[in-house]
Amino acid sequence: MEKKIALSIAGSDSSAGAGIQADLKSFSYLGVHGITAVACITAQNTQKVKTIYKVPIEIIEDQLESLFEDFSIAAVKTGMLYDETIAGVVSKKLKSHHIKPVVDPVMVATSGDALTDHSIISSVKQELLPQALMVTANIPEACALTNMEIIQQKDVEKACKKIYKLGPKYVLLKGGHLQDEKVTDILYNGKQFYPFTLPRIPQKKAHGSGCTLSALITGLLALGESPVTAVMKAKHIVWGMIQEGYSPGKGSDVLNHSATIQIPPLLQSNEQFLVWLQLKTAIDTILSLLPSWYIPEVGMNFAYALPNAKTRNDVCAVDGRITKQKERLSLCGTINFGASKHVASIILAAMSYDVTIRSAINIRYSQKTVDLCRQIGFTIGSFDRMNEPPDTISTMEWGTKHAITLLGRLPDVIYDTGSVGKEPMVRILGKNPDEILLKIQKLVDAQIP
Ligand code: PXL
Repeated sequence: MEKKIALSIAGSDSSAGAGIQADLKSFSYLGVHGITAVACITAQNTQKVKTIYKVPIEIIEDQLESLFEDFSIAAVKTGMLYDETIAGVVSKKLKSHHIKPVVDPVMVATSGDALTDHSIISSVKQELLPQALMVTANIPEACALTNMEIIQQKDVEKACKKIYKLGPKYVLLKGGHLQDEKVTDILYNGKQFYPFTLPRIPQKKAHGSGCTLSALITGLLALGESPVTAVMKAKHIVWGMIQEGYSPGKGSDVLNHSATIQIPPLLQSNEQFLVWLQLKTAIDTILSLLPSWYIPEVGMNFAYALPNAKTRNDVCAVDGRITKQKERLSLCGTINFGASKHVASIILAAMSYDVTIRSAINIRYSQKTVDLCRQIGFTIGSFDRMNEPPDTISTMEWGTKHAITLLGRLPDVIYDTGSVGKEPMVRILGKNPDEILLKIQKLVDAQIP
């Protein structure tokens, strides 16, 4: 097996949320082999940085020489280099090997602790950035590099141009520190601005997000992605990692670098993103809310359509199924547009009567469940597969429309009792995933004697 190789020249974070440790986890997430040259060692936990030790210059040089002698390195990033001496030596070594790194100009930790001696700024500007492929700066770092205040969007563009003049081929200016509801990062290549906007994840101070983003960009470049695509993909992955972050100590959250996190699908419109996010949040809830008894033999799917959805590709669902594993619910697969055939057909059929009914879920059939639904006051429709015309293309489309026609309106629940080789099924319909959750909650509550 061959793996691409990415090098991180950065600081060690003993809490393993940021620094070299985050870089290695990010490379690993992408299936890239990460190698490292440790430039400094921090003693820190999730609450504060206690001490910073500089690694002696000769040892940094030795690490780099050892690596350059042996590996064919596809991409390099620099992180915390601490002072001008280290930044200067690293710049020289990279230059002598004609390497254009991704530079994360680390200056301050998420905790607010300084991670540099101030001398580093001029060294980064004069030695590292002139040979960088990309610099990934947050607002305070961009202010330090440009000596300007960055308060509004027009300042961001001005700062990008100023930093670009220092020499990097690409400037990524991260907007997280501006107090907007959405976070926009801007990538600038000297000609064009590429904005990348994602919703802000509320109340999360995610330690290591800067390191992880620049490491993912580096890893994706190692895999052969263009800088623009690498930034776009890295942004989505980091967003998922922050969203599913956790708190390993008493202080800040860290990112979840696990391979099983759900990341938003690429190239989506804002509307697609919101549909994906609402569905993902509801699926997280249903995994803990629903007793495993409700999972059908064939598994469960939960879907949510874009407004005015026309085809399956406009419907977001689980690419795979929600299944039962040892009496616990488990999400097998990713959440994506175009992922469902059955539940998407039900929604599209329902939307042809009422465009506001955009979400559905299938649960296990039992007469008791149907009775409970009736007791709760849900409207109930049903179809019998025996009545399905032989030339039917989609049973779900036909069944849904048939049930609606028989009832004379759109019900909360549509069931069928199956046939040979076809599992009976109950489907719950609603305007959105939250409405479906409310209906499921009523059903679960009604079950308790
Ligand atoms: O997130 C910036 C950063 C980079 N490198 C190291 C760190 C931190 C933040 O704490 O500790 C080693």
